[in-house]
This record gives sequence, C-alpha cells and structure tokens, in this order.
Amino acid sequence: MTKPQVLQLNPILIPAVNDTLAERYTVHKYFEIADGPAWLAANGTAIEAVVTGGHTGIARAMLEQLPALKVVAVNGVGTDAVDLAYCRARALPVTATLGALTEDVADLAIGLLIAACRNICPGDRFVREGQWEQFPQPSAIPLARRFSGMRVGIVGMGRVGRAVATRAAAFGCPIAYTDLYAMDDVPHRFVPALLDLARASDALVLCAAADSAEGIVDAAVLDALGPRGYLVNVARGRLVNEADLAAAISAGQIAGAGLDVFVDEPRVPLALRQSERTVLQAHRASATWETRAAMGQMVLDSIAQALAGERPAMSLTT
Ligand code: 8YV
Repeated sequence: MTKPQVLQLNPILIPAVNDTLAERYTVHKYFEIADGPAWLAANGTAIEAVVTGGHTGIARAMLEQLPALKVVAVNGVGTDAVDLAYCRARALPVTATLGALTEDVADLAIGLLIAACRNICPGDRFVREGQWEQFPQPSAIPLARRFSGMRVGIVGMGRVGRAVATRAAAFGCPIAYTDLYAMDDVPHRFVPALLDLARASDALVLCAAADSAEGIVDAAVLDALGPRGYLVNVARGRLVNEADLAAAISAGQIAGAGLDVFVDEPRVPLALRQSERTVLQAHRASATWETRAAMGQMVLDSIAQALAGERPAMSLTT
C-alpha cells in the first residue's frame, strides 16, 4: 500500500519524530528541494498533510496548489503565518501545539530579563576576553539592576503571560498586565492602556498572541518605560516598532532589551546587534529537547487524526 504524502516545510530536530514521520508517510522535505515551485506544480496534488513552523507558516499560494490537503500541522503555537479564514472556508484543519511550549517560553522570558538587567552578557565577555585580568578593580564593571522586586508589566495574559507571571511572582515582583479585557481568574492588576502599563513598569514583557496588532510598542511606549526600564519580547517581532526600539536602545531611552523575536528574521538591525544593552536570541524560546519532542508528538497525532478522517484535537479551524 502506498503511504500518504506529507510536505514538510521546516526541519524537525527530534530524530524520533522524523523517524515516525518517515515510517508512516512519504515525506517530502521542501527545504531540501532545489526547485520548490516546479516540484510543487508537478507533485502538489498528491500532498495530504503539511508540517510547518509557527512563525513561518505556509503561503496561501502554496495552499492553493495542494487540493488534496487534509491538514496543516503547525509545529508551534502561533498560526499568524497561515491564512486561517481561507482554511476555514476550505474546512481544512490547521493544528497548533497548544500548551506544549508555554513553560519554555516563559523560562526564556525571565532568563532574558535577568540577563539584560544583571549585565550577564557584557560580564561574560569581560571574563572571556581576558579583560578581568587587565582591569581587576571592581569599578571596571558597572553595577547592574536588581531583578527581584522589579515591577513587571505583562502584555498578553494568555498561557505564556500567566507562566511569566508565576515566575516573576516567585521573585517578589509586583505584576500588572494588559490584554483585550481584564480576566477574572488573574489575580494581578489590569491596566487597559499599554502606555499606562509601560509607565508603571520596570520591565515590559511581550507575550501577546502572534496575531496581535503591529508596532504597538513604539517610541511613545518606550519613552513611558523610561531609562531604567527593560523590554522583553518572546512573542512576535512585529509587535515592536523595531526602528523606534533601535533608536531607544542607542539613545539610552530605555535601559535594555531581551529579544528572542524580530520583525524580519533572521535579519536583526545593526543597532540592536551592536549594543551592550541588548540580549539576543535567534527565536529559540521553544527550542529545548523536551518541548520540541512534545510538539513533534502533537504534530504526529494531528496528522494521524486528520488522515484517519477525524477532526484533529488541536484543530483551530474545523
Ligand atoms: C515555534 C513559534 O516554536 O510557536 C510559535 O509560534 O514562534 C516558535 O517558537 C517555531 O516556529 C518552531 O516551529
């Protein structure tokens, strides 16, 4: 019996997940195909499942070339790079790995914040580059800023926002948040306007849904956060006006930033790369063995359910 055909748009780093995919299906790794568009035109009609990444998604034009498609399994939680309305109209399940990466993303948010306010990266470079031996006097390294007790403002009180709040609360941080509405089951202070939240925070942590409005963190919000304030972004790069952020970092308008996501990945503005005030990651918040294995299992389950004619448990569209 011939196996169903799966189109995989991004590498998966867990060998067991790749092995299971290969056992069950004929897997076409689109990222390894030399002439993708020509291949798609010749083979697209046979594809029954797509596996793609959270922030990379799938172009609508590609979906239109896959008439036999039964599922788009997103190996991530954000589905902002998939045209959900189009998929809904086609009754095509789009699944996400809901809940699988919450803890890791929150861990990284706190890690970035502590790294930024405690100058961990400049300190690491100072030791690594042999400067400590050259300048052993304690005054050679500027004093840092305490994290414990910092006023943390969370933008987006979904799964990740709540997990960040739990962690920050353990550090004695007063927490406030903004979202579309106040949540009855959240014990923290709700601040409707982002500008007011920034003004009342020492650190603003962006955890908003991937499809939230573009550029909401702009010069005015950064100004409100102020010269002792830190910005952390583990959501999506485009929530931030990156030109405004680069200018604010260069001018010392805010104290620092911890960033896992950027507007035009993998391109990161030079001003952010060159600054000692920034801590940067290459969109790695979910990149642990544990989380990627759990995500991979959800992808496998979603494809199996869809190809068996069932509604996938993690479907957002059907
Ligand atoms: C994914 C992401 O983990 O889940 C998301 O929406 O942005 C990422 O952290 C990544 O796309 C891996 O597929």
